[in-house]
Amino acid sequence: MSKHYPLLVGASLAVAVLATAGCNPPGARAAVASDSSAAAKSYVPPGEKDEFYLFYSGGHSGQVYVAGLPSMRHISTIPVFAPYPATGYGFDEESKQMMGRFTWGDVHHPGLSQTGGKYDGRWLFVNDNANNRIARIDLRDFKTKQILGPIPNSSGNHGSSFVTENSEYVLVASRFSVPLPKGRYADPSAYKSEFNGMVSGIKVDPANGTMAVGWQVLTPPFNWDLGSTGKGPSSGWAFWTSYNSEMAHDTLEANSTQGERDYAAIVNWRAAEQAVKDGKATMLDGVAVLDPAKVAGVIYFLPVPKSPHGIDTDPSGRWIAASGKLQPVTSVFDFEKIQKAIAAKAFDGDVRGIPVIKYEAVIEGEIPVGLGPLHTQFDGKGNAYTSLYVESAVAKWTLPPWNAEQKKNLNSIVTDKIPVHFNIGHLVVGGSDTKEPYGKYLVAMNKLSKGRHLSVGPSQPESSQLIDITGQKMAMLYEAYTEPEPHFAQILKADAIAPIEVYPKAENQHPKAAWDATQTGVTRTGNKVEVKMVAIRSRFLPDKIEVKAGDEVTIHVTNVEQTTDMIHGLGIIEHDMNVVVDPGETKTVKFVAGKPGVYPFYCTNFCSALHQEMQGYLAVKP
Ligand code: K7E
Ligand code: CUA
Repeated sequence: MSKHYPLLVGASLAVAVLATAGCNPPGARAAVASDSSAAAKSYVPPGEKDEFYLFYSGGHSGQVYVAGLPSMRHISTIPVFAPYPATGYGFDEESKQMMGRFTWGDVHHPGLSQTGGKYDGRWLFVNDNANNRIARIDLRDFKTKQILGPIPNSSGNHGSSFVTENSEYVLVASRFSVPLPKGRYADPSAYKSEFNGMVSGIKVDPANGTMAVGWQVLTPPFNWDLGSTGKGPSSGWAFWTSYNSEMAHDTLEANSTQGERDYAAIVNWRAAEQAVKDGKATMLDGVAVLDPAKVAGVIYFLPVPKSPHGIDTDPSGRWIAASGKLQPVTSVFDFEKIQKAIAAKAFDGDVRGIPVIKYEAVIEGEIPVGLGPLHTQFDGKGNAYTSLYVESAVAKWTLPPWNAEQKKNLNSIVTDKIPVHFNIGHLVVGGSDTKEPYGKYLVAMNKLSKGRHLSVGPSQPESSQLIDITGQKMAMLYEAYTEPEPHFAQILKADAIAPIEVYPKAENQHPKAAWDATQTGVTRTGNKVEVKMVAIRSRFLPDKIEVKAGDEVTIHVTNVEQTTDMIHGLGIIEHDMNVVVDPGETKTVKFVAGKPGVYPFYCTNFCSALHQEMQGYLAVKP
């Protein structure tokens, strides 16, 4: 969601938007458990550790942030799509190559790898909405290991990153539609006939996590939005909402909000995989693409009210909750009914050969959650939590099956509501997308924080709020300010992983690694100078490098330490160069020696009492 209030909504909603401003004046403190009990519940004393990791997206900062729960303390930043001098990311050759020709990305939805429908603690996948990419972070060392993309035939990788039960795939869908293959020109006024969207299966190598584009399913030019993968009865399926089923190409604010319902996509990814194996795909820009008009059984549409944003599968895999941001209800669908409807062909016609499942045949109930519902999370105890953007609140409600009385009065299944500050987008409950959620905490990721913190001028941070969901009533525990802009997050039990603290020397495969003075050196071939360098407390070997102006200089620097937290950096004065090397790691930097002169280089990471002395000279001769 953008930060803007929807301007063109139904009259009642518009009134509500105005009214809610009064309900939550800046500084409102409703529903805080009590200051001292809330403080105790989120307090992690100095020296003690948190119970959970919180991995949250850094939006257009291009990074992923790591905090602890319940303290909400920021622990680390994992650079992914943008350079980050603090860890030297984007300066060395390896990370530069991975980032390709881009210097930023728009991180939206982190997804943890799973085995058997539970987090396995191996990888974290994140998408880049801006440059159609997806990245894999290894949780062994919290480093970005692969960036895949731009994904062919797909524009705006927003409906991403949804990991299947055994990490067979990360499933992604395009937010924007473009003429295909990419690079072809068509006027946007020919949107309906010339533009297409795409659902993609990104195949994950189970041995090492390496991603590759597996196959794609062509769709009409709807704007695919959030999704989720199935489990249990819905195993092998995936779901996305869309907006703009009107297929408008301009003034979407008005033109894409005409219809009472948009479509969710119900995708049988196992059937798609099989159809590709059976040779039913056509190659387009190097990818096997299925045209659902020709290949039946791969994708269905389901009407969802109105301009939906999120769709979430509950831990049992039977209930699918989708929210229309312009209608104050969350629709709950029964996947068993969806299967029956497909078998019985209970369709309301089709859109471009894609059958439209009858809404009435599969809807279990429309829950009156409140205004501007977006995303839903589950605690594994039969409760669902839906974020209400317009209302600035989280609604708690009871999943089906419902008794006759509850069915008659769906108001009664909304059991609690808590205000958040302000305009919540995503929310996360630990393990909500697995078969066994942790429950316990909910983190609300709010789009606006106006007036909640010391003023820092016009550029305001976002606020993320920690809510206790162990009781009948939700209780506000804590609020933290986070860099723009957390869209979604994942929570992982701290003991589910055991990250390494140094790179074992035996593992270092870098061909130019140097471990002692005898392995270091400077070699010249023509105008190319190659340096093998050791960094150790508290010196560089060699600490004098002589080159000529215009030489192409390559430095391979090995941090030979095998001690936790003994990190060295190599910053070169006036060369826009800083590389940071972890214990046991070798990194390569390349640059052209500048104007003649003597350029000091120094260690940028405070490593010892003699850190300041850890320096040398790059002497550039005329
Ligand atoms: Cu998942 Cu912000 Cu990309 Cu909703 S989006 S709020
Ligand atoms: Cu090495 Cu400071």
